Amino acid sequence: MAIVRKSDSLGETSVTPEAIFWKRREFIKSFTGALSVSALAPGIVLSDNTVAQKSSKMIGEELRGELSSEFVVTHHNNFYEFSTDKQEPSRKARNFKPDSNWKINISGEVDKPGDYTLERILSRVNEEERIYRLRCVEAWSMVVPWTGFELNQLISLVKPTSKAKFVEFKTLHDPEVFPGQKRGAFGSYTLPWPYSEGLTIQEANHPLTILATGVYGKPLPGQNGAPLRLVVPWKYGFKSIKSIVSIRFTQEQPVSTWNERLPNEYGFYANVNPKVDHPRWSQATERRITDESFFGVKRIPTKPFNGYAGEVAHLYKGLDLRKFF
Ligand SMILES: Nc1nc2c(c(=O)[nH]1)N[C@H]1C(S)=C(S)[C@@H](COP(=O)(O)O)O[C@H]1N2
Ligand SMILES: [Mo]
Repeated sequence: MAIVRKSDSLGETSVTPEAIFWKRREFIKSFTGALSVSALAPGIVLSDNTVAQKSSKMIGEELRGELSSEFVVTHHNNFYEFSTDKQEPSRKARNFKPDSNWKINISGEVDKPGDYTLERILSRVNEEERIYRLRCVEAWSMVVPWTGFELNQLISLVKPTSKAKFVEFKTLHDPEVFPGQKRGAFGSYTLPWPYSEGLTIQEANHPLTILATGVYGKPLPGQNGAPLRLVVPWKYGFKSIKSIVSIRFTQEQPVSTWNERLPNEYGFYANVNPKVDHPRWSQATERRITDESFFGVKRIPTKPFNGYAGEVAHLYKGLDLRKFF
């Protein structure tokens, strides 16, 4: 379980076993009164603030009854670096097991650029569980219990300058790790590697935007984007870029892979929108995948902003969502 605790020695971190993580969650859930940090399981670092804030209600708790099974979340994936098939990434990612020495390069319009190990980042942020809907642009969806932290926590650590208007993310580019990046892997169809994505700085700072390190209380499996992937629940799944090695703060709107490849089909914003159809299919409904039967599933109406309109619609006030799809 990728919940990091600080030990007494400077900068040293270790990972809390899964059982302690769940105990902590139970504990936080049942917490009502005042509490000192020392009352938590040994080594768990949460500020009093965090405890108070998270004790009220876990974000996404109301979706618990709709959770997709752990098996489908980890065996029905889109990860073209491994394969364009949905089931193959789970097999091909078996040997992809990055550890906490994974480096993320932070660059661009930022006061504290550099190579940050994941370990270093995790020692400075608060991880929590969040249950989110995940809506793929292909019109299937799941409900996923992520472990992660708000991207805004990392942003405030690295201190973007006032010129930072966008954030660009890139996936690891290494054909030895990702067979899909080998020349000719897709025949004549190619994607411009590395996979890239971008958000406005407002979207990146929104409290629903997280960097996920785990799913179902376990470290992210390779196929889900180990060891660190973006999750932006109100946008189509392709925005939620996996296995991130670079985060760059920019003045200009960054290139995003699917927008670059097929600009008429995939926009930069990619907000889930039942009223704006994909040129080749309707976005009004979605196939909700809950268990191994994969396609023997319910078709349900798609919600504006994937059900998060109350939290995020204000970000797009005055924007023509048909034009900026
Ligand atoms: N690097 C990278 N990130 C990616 C993709 C990909 O092919 N490569 N696929 C995207 C798409 S289309 C979706 S729907 C989600 C799927 O995430 P999941 O496999 O964890 O459900 O990952 C997104 N992130
Ligand atoms: Mo997707």
